[in-house]
Amino acid sequence: AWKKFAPKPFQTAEEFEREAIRHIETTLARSLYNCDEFATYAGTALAFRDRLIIDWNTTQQNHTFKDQKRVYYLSLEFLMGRTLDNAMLNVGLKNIAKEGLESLGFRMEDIVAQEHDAALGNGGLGRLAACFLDSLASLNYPAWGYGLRYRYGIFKQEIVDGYQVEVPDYWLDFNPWEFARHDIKVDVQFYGSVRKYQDDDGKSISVWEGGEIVQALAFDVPIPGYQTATTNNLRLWGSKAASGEFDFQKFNSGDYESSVADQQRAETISAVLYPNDNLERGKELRLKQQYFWCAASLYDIVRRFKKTHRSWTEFPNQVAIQLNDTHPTLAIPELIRILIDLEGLDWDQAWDITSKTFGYTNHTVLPEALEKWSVPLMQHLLPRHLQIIYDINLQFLQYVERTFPKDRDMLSRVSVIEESNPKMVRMAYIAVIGSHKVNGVAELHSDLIKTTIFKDFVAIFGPDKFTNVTNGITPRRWLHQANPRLSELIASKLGGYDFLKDLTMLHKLEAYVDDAAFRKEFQEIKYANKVRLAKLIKDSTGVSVNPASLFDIQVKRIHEYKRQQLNIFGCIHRYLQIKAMTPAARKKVMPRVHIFGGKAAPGYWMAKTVIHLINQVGKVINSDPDVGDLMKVIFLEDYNVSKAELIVPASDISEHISTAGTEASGTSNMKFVLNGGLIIGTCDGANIEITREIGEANIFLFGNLAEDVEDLRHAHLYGRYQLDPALATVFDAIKHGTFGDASSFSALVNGIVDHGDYYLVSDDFASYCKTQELIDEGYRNQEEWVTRAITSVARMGFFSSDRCIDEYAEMIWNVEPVVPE
Ligand code: 26V
Repeated sequence: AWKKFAPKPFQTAEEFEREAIRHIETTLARSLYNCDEFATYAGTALAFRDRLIIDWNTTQQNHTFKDQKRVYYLSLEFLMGRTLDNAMLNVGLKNIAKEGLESLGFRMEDIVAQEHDAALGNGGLGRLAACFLDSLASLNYPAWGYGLRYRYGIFKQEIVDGYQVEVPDYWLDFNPWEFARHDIKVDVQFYGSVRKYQDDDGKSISVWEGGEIVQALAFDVPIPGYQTATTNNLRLWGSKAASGEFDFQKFNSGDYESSVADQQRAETISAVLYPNDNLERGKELRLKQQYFWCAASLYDIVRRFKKTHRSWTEFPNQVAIQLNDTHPTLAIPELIRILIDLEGLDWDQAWDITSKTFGYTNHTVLPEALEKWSVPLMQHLLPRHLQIIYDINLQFLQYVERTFPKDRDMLSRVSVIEESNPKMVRMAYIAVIGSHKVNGVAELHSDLIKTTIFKDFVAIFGPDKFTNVTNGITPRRWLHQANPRLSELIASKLGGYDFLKDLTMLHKLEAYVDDAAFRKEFQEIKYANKVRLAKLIKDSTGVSVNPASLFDIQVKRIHEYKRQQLNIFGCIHRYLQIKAMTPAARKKVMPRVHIFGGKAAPGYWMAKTVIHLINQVGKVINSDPDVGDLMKVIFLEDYNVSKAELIVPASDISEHISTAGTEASGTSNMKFVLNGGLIIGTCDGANIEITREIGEANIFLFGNLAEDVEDLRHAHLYGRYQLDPALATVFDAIKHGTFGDASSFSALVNGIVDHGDYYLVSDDFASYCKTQELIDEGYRNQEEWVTRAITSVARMGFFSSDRCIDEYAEMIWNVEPVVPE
């Protein structure tokens, strides 16, 4: 038992039923006579919500009273998935609810599945933010998340004739987990101009005037910790026209339509999540989203600080703000604007406070993802911020000039303003200059940013400003919720569920690696999880797959650097080999199900071509009688968090095969291994640290190293390039129309054959195929395979997001937990 602030509103299954029914009949005004699964979900959610609210209020009061330093995690994305199961786990009354639901005639899985995913994110970056919130609350850190309340999350993906079709994700029909704070509104200004004047003391004052005002409304989401009363807050901002309703002047003059149009224009700011990940497109609305959210969040943070503090020098001792990528970089000039223009501090004080407050996490080195905004756009939308950015740049460049007087090139390289046409503001540079710590998300990545994109800044600021915090995942969702049987098996050996709070305890499982009963149960669980996935595959694609086959899974955003094309070319290669075999040889093939899932950005044509190819290949192979169960190729549509919870526990092998040096970390690699799957991967991102933890014998690594990528690319461009012969054969099959109209795939093939093979698909192909054969061999020896899988699970403790958050707290934020008394 652990400390809870709230008295339990229900203790028994009967009391739970009473509470759920009360909500169904009163809050929802529904009759019990037509109480369907959805109403039952709603009643259950509301019953548990009551429980959370008390702990939430008490936590916030307690944090205000203790007045310790708080962390603010600014992220444009929080990929939360479903909440009910997590709420039940954290409140700790799930079994009672299960019993109650059964007596009402429902199964828990069906009720939990009624909930719509909260999909306010694209992929790894957004899901990391969600795991961090879970760990911050579970470790009792006083922390808030700040984000946008998108009306439409990441689009739903449908596959029609093998092509991706995007459908809007309107998710707010019924969302019991948010609370509109009608009393918390912030006016956010856009456009207008800056007037400068001298006050009586001759001090220069800037006033930002005119333009338009949009109102930010707060929506709060409780974030409960595991086995603790701490319930933190996630505040999401929604946009509304400043008048709150419509322009009465226009209305009274009969211009009703345009008064409503103003309203709608304001609401557009928080309407939709941008679905590009790792691709920056410089759209004005995206910049408006960023400023709207930064301005509202900073106003809120400053207001909270001012309630209890008078001296601004205290600000960095009370407030740590973490920038999740460069998306919230405008918070830096915004804080300076507040301190100088509104609070009357001078530049040096304002700069000192600001740079001590912020930390910046970089999540990518891909050049096309680095944010740049055109100076004319910034001048138009945020005239005062552009001035401040120029001031930051001036001070910074003067410092650089003093420190490196002989290096003229340095100044143009590190300038915040790129001297292009039009001029561009480099957001990552502002984030680096305005923060006291910059971190990458895995060791290799943190090293790479120091030698590539931020090399000059290491020379300027010294190496200590740059650090590494390797990503992690929450074991509550990614082990206990996704794989309850495995969690139970582990608990039975470790004497309870404490490992969910200290994942390093998993190492004790190594003592059971030779325990026959444990091994058998471990294998049975994997098989049952594969049966569960096979059912999802059957229901969503109509294809039957044999759960006894090796399940090979690659689920993540579709992107050239992640190389789903390498995987599907590998599938074609395997298919051609099977076709060429005698019936006797085919008997020796290890049956495999190749499972793909993931969304392509709507405008990313090459990624969409890859999805099309996977579906076309699946269509041919899955109905080829020569192949039968030896091979299936599946594309699962609409990959999201709740599907990941089903898919991840069912892998034998998962693929993490990015071109070395391109995937900053990856986090699904951690999820798969923690659930007893092995991985095939390149020496990239966190794969390297996973290897170090679990041992080289337990992972299938292949491919070129990051340090060789540049030379290989260079060689391609100068013609020293030989297409891999096996890959050439794959391309011939595609060109002959084996998988439908060859012209559909010509750009994909030509990118490799004629246009430099930027992602080194051909260079890594032989090594990839060879490693796949090793996997077939390895899987044949089930005893050895299980040993590897169990050993790996036992050694995954390092990858808990709890470890990761403790590192941030100590190395970057300097915050302490507030333990409920
Ligand atoms: C960039 C952009 C550019 C503008 C349009 C919208 C948008 C949305 C997201 C991003 C972020 C790209 C960076 C990113 O997602 N990085 C991923 O971060 C994961 C968590 O650290 C890490 O595991 C992945 O390797 C990394 O790709």
